[in-house]
Amino acid sequence: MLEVKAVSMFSAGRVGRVLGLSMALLLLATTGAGCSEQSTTTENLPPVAIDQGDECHVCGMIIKRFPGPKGEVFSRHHEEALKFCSTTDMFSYLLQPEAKAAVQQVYVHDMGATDWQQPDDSALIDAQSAWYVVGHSLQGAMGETLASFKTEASAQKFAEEHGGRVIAYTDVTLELLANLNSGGMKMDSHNGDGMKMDSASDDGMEMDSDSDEGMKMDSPSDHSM
Ligand code: ZN
Ligand code: CU1
Repeated sequence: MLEVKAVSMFSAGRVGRVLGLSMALLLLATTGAGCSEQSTTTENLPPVAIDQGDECHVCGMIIKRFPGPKGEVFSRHHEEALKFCSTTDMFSYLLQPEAKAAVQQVYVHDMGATDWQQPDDSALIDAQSAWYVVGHSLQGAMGETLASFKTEASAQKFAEEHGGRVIAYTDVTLELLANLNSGGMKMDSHNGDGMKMDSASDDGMEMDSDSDEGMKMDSPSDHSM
């Protein structure tokens, strides 16, 4: 009985027309908004500065207090840019399927153009066309991290100095991130492929040089089982 009543109300000419009109307006409004959002032209979303108090969207750390390249993501799900303490945390967010689908623009620091300890936001570059060095010896905010570069050549140069290999944006996977984190902890590496800490210290990979505040890995001496 009730259902029949409702149906007849909706089909009643006048109500129907009013409803139709507001539906049309609604559609217009949503498609209008959709248009500007879907234009994935990256130029209209320039990078924004990371402020002193800004916290990482993933881990909540105060971004500016830590060394290494940071990340920034513009997403259809958020009005303001999301900021990340490290490329590692940025990718762990980006590689979630829902996040991935909503991405508009991504930025990382070009470490070929700025300082590792205190990256300057004028060096933020498009992350999707950037190059990344994985498995190097420098520490980011969360430990091991991906070093980001605008050019493949500067990434190669960094890899020659600090170890690791050069990969592209689309090569970064969750498995790769997982290996990064555990790789850094396992100094005794029975799997031998990753870190080679023992040889690293021989050929002077600046473990002891000027950058000691960046290298706060729990001192290599206490790793011996
Ligand atoms: Zn973080
Ligand atoms: Cu963190």
